[in-house]
Amino acid sequence: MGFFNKLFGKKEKESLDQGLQKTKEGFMTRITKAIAGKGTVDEEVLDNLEEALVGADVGIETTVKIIERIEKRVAKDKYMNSSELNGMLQEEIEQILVDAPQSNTYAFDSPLPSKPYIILVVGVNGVGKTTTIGKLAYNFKKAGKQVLLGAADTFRAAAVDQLTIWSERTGVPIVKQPMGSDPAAVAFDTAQSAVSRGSEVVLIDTAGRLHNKAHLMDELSKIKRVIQKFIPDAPHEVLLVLDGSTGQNALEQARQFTAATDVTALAITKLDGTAKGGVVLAIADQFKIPVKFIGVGEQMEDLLVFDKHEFVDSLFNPAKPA
Ligand SMILES: Nc1nc2c(ncn2[C@@H]2O[C@H](COP(=O)(O)OP(=O)(O)OP(=O)(O)O)[C@@H](O)[C@H]2O)c(=O)[nH]1
Ligand SMILES: [Mg+2]
Repeated sequence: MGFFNKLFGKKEKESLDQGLQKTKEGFMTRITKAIAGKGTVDEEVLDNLEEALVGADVGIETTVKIIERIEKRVAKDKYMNSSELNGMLQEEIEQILVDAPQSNTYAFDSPLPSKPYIILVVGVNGVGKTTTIGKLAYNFKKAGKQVLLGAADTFRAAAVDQLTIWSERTGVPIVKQPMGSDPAAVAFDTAQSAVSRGSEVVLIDTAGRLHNKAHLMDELSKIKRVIQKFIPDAPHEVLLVLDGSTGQNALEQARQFTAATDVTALAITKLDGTAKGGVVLAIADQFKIPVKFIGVGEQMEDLLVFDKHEFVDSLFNPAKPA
């Protein structure tokens, strides 16, 4: 795959390298320690490698898969130096991601399959839903699309204000009602407004914190049902936002949410400033739902389309000189 493909220019690659720095340091330190000075891939090396991957938040299931693949490959040739083993590890990790039944292409300026294209953004509180919406609005607008925001998180006092700030920052209109209003009513208004304005992309924010999990899931179902009264095939995307800095906890949230509601895409945030970014590999491998975006900072430019090849490349290789 080309280094400067359509989704991934030099700027994006730098941003990814920068954002993954801590993860990469932790990851490579563990891997290097596990295989340093070994000329043979024996049980001990494989055990060390397994421990290193689990320690780097890759998750047991995905780690076992990686180790099995390496075992198979070294069955023929046990003798290799650390750099060969390192290269093999990179290849196998990338292959596992590529094998996962997912698409990894998503350009903000590609034509969308329907108009309006409604994206419902869900996730537990504090994971970065509202921020991700702001970043998506910025990117879609920059790509020339008509964007509309819907403030269906009416549960928390500051939630509507926070989305309003993003609306101002990105110059994208917002549909809102006072705090405490029915979120489904806001979603309905938003869908209606999108049709009358001719919006192309609609980003609907939802509450992450409710009285309990069942209530949260009920509310999401209600929002969906109400939008469908107006646009039968909506929402076209249910984007689950996960906080990557929580490591295995993000994996657990993905499990719970995907079991309870129809999630169609994942965004993993806060990969900057954490060493737990290995969890992206686990999530991308273990769910049938594609990871589409990753967040590498708090600014609107800090959202990247998830590109498997570039992700693994940034994890293993030193940043390329400018
Ligand atoms: N470093 C970093 N911070 C992020 C990223 N994404 C979001 N944040 C920060 O995480 C905090 C929570 O983000 P929000 O967007 O408010 O999260 P939310 O899911 O909408 O939260 P609730 O509305 O309370 O459910 C904010 O301080 C954001 O700036 C990211 O990719 N990197
Ligand atoms: Mg929010």
